[in-house]
Amino acid sequence: MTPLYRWIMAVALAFTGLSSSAHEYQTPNFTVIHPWADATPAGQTDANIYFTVSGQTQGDQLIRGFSPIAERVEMRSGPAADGTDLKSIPVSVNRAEVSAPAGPILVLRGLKMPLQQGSSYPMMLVFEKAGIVNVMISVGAH
Ligand SMILES: [Cu+2]
Repeated sequence: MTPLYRWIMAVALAFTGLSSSAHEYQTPNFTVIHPWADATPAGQTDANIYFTVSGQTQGDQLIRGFSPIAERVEMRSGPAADGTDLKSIPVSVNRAEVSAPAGPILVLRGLKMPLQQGSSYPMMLVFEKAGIVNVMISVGAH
């Protein structure tokens, strides 16, 4: 077990049990609501991440994502298999959904471990105006 993997598992376990209620992250311009994913079977290396926002005071855009549990985070126009790459995902004043099952969507590529039901995993979201928002991805609760 690598130190990184051990650290990730410690964080995941620390947040287990908190995932049943919606969790939120305040930014100056909006609130990020309940980032979540489905559990993944062993061997699956992609996972879609979903979240919404509320209280937008101005438009913004998601320009990058990072997570220690994946090789990279991609932005796609639709679900992993049939979307096309995006340079950013808009945060609109009038639309709560940012990354949604119908797209656009955030995709973890090169998962380093299966996402387990009831656990949470760290991810960093980078918005053009709101800056860096560290969130936990809640698995299975939505
Ligand atoms: Cu939540």
